[in-house]
Amino acid sequence: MKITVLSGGVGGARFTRGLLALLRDRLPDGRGGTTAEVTVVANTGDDMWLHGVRVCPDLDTLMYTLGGAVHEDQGWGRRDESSRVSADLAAYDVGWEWFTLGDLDLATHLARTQWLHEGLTLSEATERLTRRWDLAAQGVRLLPMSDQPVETHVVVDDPERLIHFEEWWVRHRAALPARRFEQVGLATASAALGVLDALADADVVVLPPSNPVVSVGTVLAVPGVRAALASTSAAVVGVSPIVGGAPVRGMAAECLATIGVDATAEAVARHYGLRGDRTRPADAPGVLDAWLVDTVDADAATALAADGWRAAATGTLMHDVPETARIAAAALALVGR
Ligand code: FO1
Repeated sequence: MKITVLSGGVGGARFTRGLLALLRDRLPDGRGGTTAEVTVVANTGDDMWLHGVRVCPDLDTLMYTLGGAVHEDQGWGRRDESSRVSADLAAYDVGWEWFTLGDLDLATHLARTQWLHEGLTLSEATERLTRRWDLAAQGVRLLPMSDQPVETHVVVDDPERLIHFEEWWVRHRAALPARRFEQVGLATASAALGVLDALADADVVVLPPSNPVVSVGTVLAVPGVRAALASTSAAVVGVSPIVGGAPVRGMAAECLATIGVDATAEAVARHYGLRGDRTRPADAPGVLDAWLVDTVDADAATALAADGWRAAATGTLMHDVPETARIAAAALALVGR
């Protein structure tokens, strides 16, 4: 069975970890893994150059989470981390004092940067990094959405200026009203090798509960991705990142407000769009067949079902891996898998 997941950081990483637990149980390979093939296409819009190294927050959150090395409470970064280098950089007044690069995390960025300088693509550097974390043995292939650099920037006021998404997200906690998002480099970026095939050849494509604007939304905006989703023979199912009118974590509500979409489970589904919906503009075809919402949003499932969606409500809070495996099973069941 081939499953492709379009993911941002924490929410998508936790969902994918649960999905893999489900697949190991349902489709065991006899060696503790699964015969299923999972391709995770990661958002790279949060990426940045910092201290001369390339930082890829969502790729790293996925790699650490699936590799069992993530700082569980934070959801990003390494467990047992220290920040001696970051503290000493601050002594030189170098870097962003509100953004801490951990010492172990730095090893990832140094290895990636060395390989990029040697001429490897981001995809190739990512494949090398994931070898250490045994992702292939788990049946997982981690791909950046593009090998060309894309950076999400935010237009803010007083004075009007462009700041990197991470500054808006980490320094300002999205409290600065964002006029709009500028995804620098996106228009000329092409999907990384394997991404479009992973959408065309999948049995199921999942849009996990990552940020629908700056994470999944960015992946969908890579030229060719939306069209590939609209035409794939795979079943496409999404899990709402909004529960009861608010994101479970992060600041998706502020991001949705910036693009004029209500922070509700129903509005996000309609923003992604139903596949085959002829009322949608040709350049933004619907990408979903089905939408899974939390039990508190059961009315959203009813409203969507009345419009031809396959929709259902279940508990969607990813408390632990077994619970997340159950949520993943509910998502697959919604599309008959
Ligand atoms: N998030 C924070 O809130 N504070 C940090 O200092 C921080 C550092 C950091 C370093 C590397 C990295 O890959 C991620 C980091 N993050 C930090 C998380 C990051 O903002 C998020 O992972 C995503 O960019 C948003 O989903």
